[in-house]
Amino acid sequence: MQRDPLDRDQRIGLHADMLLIRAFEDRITQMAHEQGRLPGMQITCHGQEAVAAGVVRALTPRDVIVTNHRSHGHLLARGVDPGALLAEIMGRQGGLNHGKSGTLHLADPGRNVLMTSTVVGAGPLLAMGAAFAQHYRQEQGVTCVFFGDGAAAEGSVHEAMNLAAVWKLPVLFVCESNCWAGAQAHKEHCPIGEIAARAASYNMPGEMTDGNDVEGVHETARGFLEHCRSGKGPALMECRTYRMHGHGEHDQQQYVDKDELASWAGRDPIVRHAEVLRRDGLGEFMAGMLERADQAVDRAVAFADASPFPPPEEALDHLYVNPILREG
Ligand SMILES: Cc1ncc(C[n+]2csc(CCOP(=O)(O)OP(=O)(O)O)c2C)c(N)n1
Ligand SMILES: [Mg+2]
Repeated sequence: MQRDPLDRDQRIGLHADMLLIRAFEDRITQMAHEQGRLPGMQITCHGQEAVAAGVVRALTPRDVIVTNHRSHGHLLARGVDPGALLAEIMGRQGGLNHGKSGTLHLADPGRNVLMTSTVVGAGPLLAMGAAFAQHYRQEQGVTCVFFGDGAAAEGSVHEAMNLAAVWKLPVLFVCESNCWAGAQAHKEHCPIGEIAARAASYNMPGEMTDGNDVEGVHETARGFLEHCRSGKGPALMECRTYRMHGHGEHDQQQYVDKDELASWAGRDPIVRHAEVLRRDGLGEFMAGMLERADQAVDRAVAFADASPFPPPEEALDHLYVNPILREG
């Protein structure tokens, strides 16, 4: 189907999202190395910003997102306030989930970000519930589930794809194929190389895209979302990209070939897109964008730092839905 080309504002918007994600996570990296500044493990999507921006900007507000441990980019592209996100990562009361989720269980029901599952491969199966509800209620929404190339080797992902195809559920499976699963290289756990090729075995459309080309990712996502929305069932989109940092900020990547890393650094999605925008005469619209992203992160840090930890008497609040109150 012929789609309208992206207009200037959409293209600049994609760029702004990537800049905000990078600025936010650069700060996470910095803070993660300051003693006692951030609790727990910090997992960033450095190098993968085009996937988050390109896919999430193609969704409508009623579409549901199920994300995984590498979720900051998905949430920021969805419009989550960076201050609320950082405060949550820091376990503060002003956080997105009142300081109860931390970085690994983020959710924003108001924006249809259903949940973060950090059980590798669980997200696609959990997305079946959301997609079945959309289908059953005859809503127009699609469920978009992000998972890694390592997760694709889990049996649960096979079950989810099979069920989604059999029931023709509106699911966009987005595999962020970032060449690593922890310290294990893609080729060590994926005999077929292209995960998208597996779509054929579920009789659903699938495609491998350049995950560092934000406009290409966006276009592919738009096409697949039209497919899912039109009642034809699920689709699988594999975005080939690279995890530029270690699995988490604690991981110094000693196992990564330095030439490989340098070669992917030369395909940085933000640098590439800036060149494309300049080439197309949109350079003037990029003025000040970097500074604005940094300022947004400065404000986020100030907000999160000023937010207190939740008081002990609230320890059990916000953890479960109260079915009685809900019915009321
Ligand atoms: C069922 C399960 N097994 C192992 C882990 C530990 N673990 C967390 S992330 C990860 C690697 C996942 O790789 P991939 O799916 O490619 O996602 P990426 O980290 O590359 O984004 C592993 C093994 C886990 N959280 N859950
Ligand atoms: Mg991976």
